[in-house]
Amino acid sequence: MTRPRTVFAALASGLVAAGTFAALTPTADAATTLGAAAAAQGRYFGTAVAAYKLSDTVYAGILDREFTSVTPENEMKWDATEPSQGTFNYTSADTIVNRAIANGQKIRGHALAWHSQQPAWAQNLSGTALRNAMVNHVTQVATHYRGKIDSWDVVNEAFADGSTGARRDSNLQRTGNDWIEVAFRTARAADPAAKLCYNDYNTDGQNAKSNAVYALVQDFKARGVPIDCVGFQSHFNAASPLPADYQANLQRFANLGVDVQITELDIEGSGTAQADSFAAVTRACLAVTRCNGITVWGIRDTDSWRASGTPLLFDGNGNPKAAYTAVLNALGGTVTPSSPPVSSPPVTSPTPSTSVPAGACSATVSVNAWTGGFVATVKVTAGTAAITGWRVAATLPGGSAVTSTWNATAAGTSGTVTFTNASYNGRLTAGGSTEFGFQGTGTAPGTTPTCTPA
Ligand code: 9MR
Repeated sequence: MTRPRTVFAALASGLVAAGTFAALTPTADAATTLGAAAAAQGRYFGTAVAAYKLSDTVYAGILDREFTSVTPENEMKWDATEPSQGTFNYTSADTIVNRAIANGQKIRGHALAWHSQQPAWAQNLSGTALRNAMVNHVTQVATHYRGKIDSWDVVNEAFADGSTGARRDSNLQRTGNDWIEVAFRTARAADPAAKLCYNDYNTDGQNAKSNAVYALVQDFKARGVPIDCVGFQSHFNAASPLPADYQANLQRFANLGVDVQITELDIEGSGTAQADSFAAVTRACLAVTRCNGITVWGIRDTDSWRASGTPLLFDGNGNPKAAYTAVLNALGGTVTPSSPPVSSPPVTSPTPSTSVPAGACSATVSVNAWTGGFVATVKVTAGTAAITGWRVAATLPGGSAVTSTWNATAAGTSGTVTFTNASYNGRLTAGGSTEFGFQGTGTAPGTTPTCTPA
């Protein structure tokens, strides 16, 4: 996803006379977000998203700033989408999907057929009744989202752990060994454009389980059963660390003629060790031509299903961790724009001439800074269409904080702060603009802010 951005000026430590403004220039520097850096490498960078968190402005601000793909964490699962047989509920999943489309983010569908998170009625079925219910479920859900999904996890976690290489026992498996290929053929018929993936965990290195998945893909390819990709969940911790042959394992699957995707990445730990593992995963994906992208399984540590392991890229306050910087750098991006956006004495740059697409908005910033504090004035401009509201997300350097805001409402005071329009300045005509401002202690944001129509 590309979105016009303007660089937030971070002023040098020198004293600047009040009333003067440093301006901000759009640069062609290295990307400063995960999504932009991954895009420069021809890949997406995604996250699992929970619908109920989208009203959290810190969460939504990071989501829209950093990520170019989303995976509904639970909202597309069988229990969520077909709570009683034949009655489908897409409310929560649609919220995520429609929002992602509006923001130009790809969508990974997760998951059509899985032994877990089945509604009670399905858990109680077996044999032909269950098989038919599965086929209907795959058809209905894939048809509902036809044309909107980049990649579907058609079948999730169908192999057993351990050394047997056997299928996992489940009610679906007991309907017959062909249940997986039936699910894939059904999904292809319902949404021919989506990539169809098999997704699993503990398959990240070469082992009995990944060998079994490998054999399945080989067999599907040989017999013409539709399969386009394999998802490697990549949930790592001390007991199950990043395998040394991770890249080689991705590559051997790619060599079968399928894409590979890192679908649920999280790595328990902290500091340099955690950052190094995240960077290694990122490098592995970049080294495999058919690795389409990386999805982390949540945004902040506190959003994780394994929150106590602090396994993600942002801390509970939404501040980027060392692991974030490591991933961004591995993608070829930098946290701070490489050409200094600082000028002293300040100069005013021309308004960026980049055209802003319909439905979009952009933000330009002037900063007045002094030792220990700053005032930022933000001009919000609508694109070629009118908008009815806006949000601007800005990330402050560590130790800096927003102390007051005018003509907008701030969510949070440090880390990523999201500013939402006031009741009177949300509506902008096409090309129209408004200003808001905030004062803070420390130094002004040094990273790129984003404007999102709301
Ligand atoms: O993160 C998901 C968590 O909120 C759910 O409670 C859990 C229930 O099964 O599923 C988690 O997501 C799983 C994903 O769907 C499949 N791979 C393993 C993930 C972590 O358990």
